[in-house]
Amino acid sequence: MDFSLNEDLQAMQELAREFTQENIAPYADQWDKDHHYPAEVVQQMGELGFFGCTIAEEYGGTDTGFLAQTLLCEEVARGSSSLRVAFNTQCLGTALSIQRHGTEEQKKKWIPDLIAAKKLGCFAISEPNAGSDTMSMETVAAPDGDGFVLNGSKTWISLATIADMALVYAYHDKSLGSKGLSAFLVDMHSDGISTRELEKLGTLHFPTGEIAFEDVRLPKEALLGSLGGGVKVLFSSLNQTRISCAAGGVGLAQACLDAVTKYCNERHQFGQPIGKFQMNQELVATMAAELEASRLLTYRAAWQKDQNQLGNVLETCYAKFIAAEYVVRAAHAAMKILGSYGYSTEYPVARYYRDAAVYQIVEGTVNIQKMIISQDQLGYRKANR
Ligand code: GRA
Repeated sequence: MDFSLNEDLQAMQELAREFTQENIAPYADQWDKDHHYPAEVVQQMGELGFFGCTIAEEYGGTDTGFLAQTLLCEEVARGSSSLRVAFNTQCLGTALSIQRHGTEEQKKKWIPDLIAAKKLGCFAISEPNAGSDTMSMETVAAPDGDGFVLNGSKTWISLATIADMALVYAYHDKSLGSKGLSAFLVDMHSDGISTRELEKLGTLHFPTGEIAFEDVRLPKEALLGSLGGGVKVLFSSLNQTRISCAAGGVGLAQACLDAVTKYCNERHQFGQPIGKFQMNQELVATMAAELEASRLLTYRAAWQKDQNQLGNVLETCYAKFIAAEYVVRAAHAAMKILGSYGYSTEYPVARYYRDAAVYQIVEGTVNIQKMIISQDQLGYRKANR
């Protein structure tokens, strides 16, 4: 067992840390207040290769791997949990799925622009009546001539309102059950597509929206993978994007711990720094230990993927579940320690508190992660590991 990061990984981590400290963290509260998506910063991240770690060099990536991607994601989330989502929209939920399941033509058409953030991506799974119960989705891509006609609606889609492309999951034939689900690469500028931005509690500088598809014509080249192969694309994609969630939880919990460490030493009450009080120490110790546990689970799941264990559903769920639970506790503890300075929107802890909540919801709720873990433990899970 080797828990150390090699020099290349350390250098990438350092680059992301410096970039975040300089270009993201100082502005994130204002972006939140203005609900401003900082396009130019996402563009810079693309230019620096932040989104291309899992992508082969021939498609513009750096091929540095999942652990590298996870480290970058964590560092960005430490400055802005909102911008963490870009790792999924530009790569893990889009470009990487195209690399794994697409034709050469699809790879060349989409991947380089997505990871360079020249084109914005999104992936469309959830629907008004299909959240945790993915397979109950109602969107249909009916075969028509030599293409498909797409009808339906998707919701809670990150970047929906400004994306250039979407990876859309839809039934081409619902009567076939899971074999009737397919994946499609959809040009978001096509006729028949409309979007609407949604209001939410946190992640305020990364827009989320609904998409309506009304008789959208798709060429046959839009099909990603085989007809009826949508389940494979979808669940392998979730097994990639859940890593970014776990890393986001780790980065955000680290930001909470950073804020608490500083404040405990600066703030004096009753004649001493408030870090000297045992009740605060208990909170700090729990935060630090829980952060380390989530980080190790997350790095392990990412490392496994770099060892070609791409189907590590269980270990990815452990990481996502624990990181989501612990980041919420970390944000709550930070709020308790900072008191009114935490509650004030003048300081980042209020943003951390708002942003933490989503980790228990996105990419499969905490209950879904627990369901997968318990099904595995009890021998009830259908899909092979
Ligand atoms: O055997 P079969 O042919 O019937 O196929 C089944 C199964 O073998 C079918 O899917 C197959 N399957 C898999 N195949 C390959 C299931 N898991 C895998 C896998 N890992 N690899 C249906 O399976 P099932 O077990 O019968 O499904 P189910 O009982 O209907 O539900 C399964 C489950 C609950 C795990 C699933 O529905 C699920 O994961 N739900 C959660 C959905 C989710 O995570 N949504 C996230 C939406 S995206 C999002 O949040 C974007 C946020 C952006 C951001 O911030 O990053």
